[in-house]
Amino acid sequence: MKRVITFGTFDLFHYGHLKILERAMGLGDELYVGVSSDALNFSKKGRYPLYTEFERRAIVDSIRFVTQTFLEESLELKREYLLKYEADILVMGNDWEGKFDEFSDIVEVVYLPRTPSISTTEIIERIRV
Ligand code: C2G
Repeated sequence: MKRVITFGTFDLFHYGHLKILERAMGLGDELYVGVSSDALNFSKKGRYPLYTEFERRAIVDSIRFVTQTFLEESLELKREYLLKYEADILVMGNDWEGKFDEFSDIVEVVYLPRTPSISTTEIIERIRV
């Protein structure tokens, strides 16, 4: 039984988000997803996501192959989350390539290629014009 874990904001949930969750699940038997909190986003990017943490989590929770979600409250707590949820594999998109290699002592760290030509930022810009 292999447990996969991944993290993300998943604001304006889109096809790229779906695909990374699907591919992450394909690497194991269970998928745990840390959804970043509104406060974490504010501290990281200086703005709040368009959807609240409650809404973003509810969407990810409703995906058939997601086993469980939890709130990611700080980037510094990654090791604690990996241990708490007994993860075997940490999956991130390759925009994070190399950033989580320090955890390879406790999990297998896998970076998957992002789905091209789609992002929350691009969607916001497309709607704006
Ligand atoms: N993603 C993807 N393809 C896209 C867009 C996003 O594969 N076209 C992936 C990202 O690489 C990431 C996941 O979808 O692995 C979630 O993306 P974001 O919501 O942008 O998450 P982010 O703000 O990077 O939060 O602890 C880390 C953070 O919580 C990650």
